[in-house]
Amino acid sequence: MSKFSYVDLKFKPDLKKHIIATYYLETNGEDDIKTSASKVAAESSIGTWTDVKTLSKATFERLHAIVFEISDHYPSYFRVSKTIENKMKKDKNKAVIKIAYPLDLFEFGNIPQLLSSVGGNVFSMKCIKNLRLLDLEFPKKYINSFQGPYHGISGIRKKLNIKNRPLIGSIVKPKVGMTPKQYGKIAYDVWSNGIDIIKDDENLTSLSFNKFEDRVREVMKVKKRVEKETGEKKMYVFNVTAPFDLMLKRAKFVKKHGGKCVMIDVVSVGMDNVQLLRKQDLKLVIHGHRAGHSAFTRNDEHGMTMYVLAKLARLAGIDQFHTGTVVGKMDGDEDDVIRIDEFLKEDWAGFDILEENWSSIKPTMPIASGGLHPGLTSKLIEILGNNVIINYGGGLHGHPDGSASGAKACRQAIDASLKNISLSEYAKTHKELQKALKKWGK
Ligand code: CAP
Ligand code: MG
Repeated sequence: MSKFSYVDLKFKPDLKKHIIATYYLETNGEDDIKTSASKVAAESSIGTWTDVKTLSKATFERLHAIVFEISDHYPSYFRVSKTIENKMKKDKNKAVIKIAYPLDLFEFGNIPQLLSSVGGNVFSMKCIKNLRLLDLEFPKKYINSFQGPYHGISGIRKKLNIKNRPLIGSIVKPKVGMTPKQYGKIAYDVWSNGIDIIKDDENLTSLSFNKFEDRVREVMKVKKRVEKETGEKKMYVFNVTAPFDLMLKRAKFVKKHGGKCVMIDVVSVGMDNVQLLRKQDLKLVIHGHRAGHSAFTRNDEHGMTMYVLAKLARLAGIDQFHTGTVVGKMDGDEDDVIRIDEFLKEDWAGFDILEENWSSIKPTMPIASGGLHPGLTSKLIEILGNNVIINYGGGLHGHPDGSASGAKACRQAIDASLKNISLSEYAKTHKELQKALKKWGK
């Protein structure tokens, strides 16, 4: 037992001076919750498993993390299933705790260091059975040390010249397997029929049958042609996920060929690489794909929330970020997705407020993707609103008459939803939508 306690339930944290972490904690049953919480605060700040002569009282006072709240319910802005909350209320080994970390514990502008502290060793400790990082709140000074998105929502909208409606995207399918020429052909069909953005899939980088540079050349040629023919602005999202030297080389290649956007699989490459690419000041829109996040976000009792990951992505400089659809194929509770999207879209610019203040960081545009088809469009917009990118992959290229008709059907579904006309009504006069609804329902 340490002579120092890291718990002080009378302590009042100060969001100007502390990073505040909220965790769900379940002890292994040997320690009581207070002792476990103290151990988590110690391990994630300055302590270790035993007292050490090298830790002076003065250093302890200045730098130790403080558990200032232990409660039997989640913060009101976190919806969890009643079963989990009831289980927690009945079980003395489970609690939601809040820890205040003095700002001096952190290097400004360094997400990996933050994660090594509040998201590091604590997950491995034998004294806990489960630990889930629910939220991180940052002082303004700390937030200001990050660049955030270069373009943000308004910048993306400006590039595409679209003011209020959802942006419509498509992921080329199959995920991989086609040649750059085939990508060019698909891009033409899809862009020409009402889609704004086309993107690579998360596992397409530079493969033997589809070299990155060849794809860029081919697609950019087509983009020029379509923009001329339609008078509309278009965007292609090139996946640059790779070791950083290659990522940078490819992003520069995109820029040189007139591209506006690159995609990074943020979990695969890590937020440090996102920060590094953002720092290059290439002025490209950075699209964040989150493949792999569920390895640590999906378990309700362990890991960390998508909400925390979204906060980190926005700090690091992601302009547009995958957050879920509620109605599609991927796991994602409605309240969770809404909370994440609301956070990403929130623009504090010009406001000096007392709570967490992100006024120096531009908003990030949420992306709804995964299992979407025209029939889900009205419901999706009803839940997530207009300030979102709606991505159709299989639900566009799987149209019975091919990608061009699929694109038309998706655009018709968006138009109907925005006009408040039911999809089945609109389908009576729009045959592409009619066929899509027949195949996938509504
Ligand atoms: C969607 C997608 C996206 C997922 C990612 C896929 O294709 O391309 O990667 O949406 O999920 O490969 O599944 P479909 P999330 O439209 O064909 O489903 O946005 O939830 O991170
Ligand atoms: Mg994909």
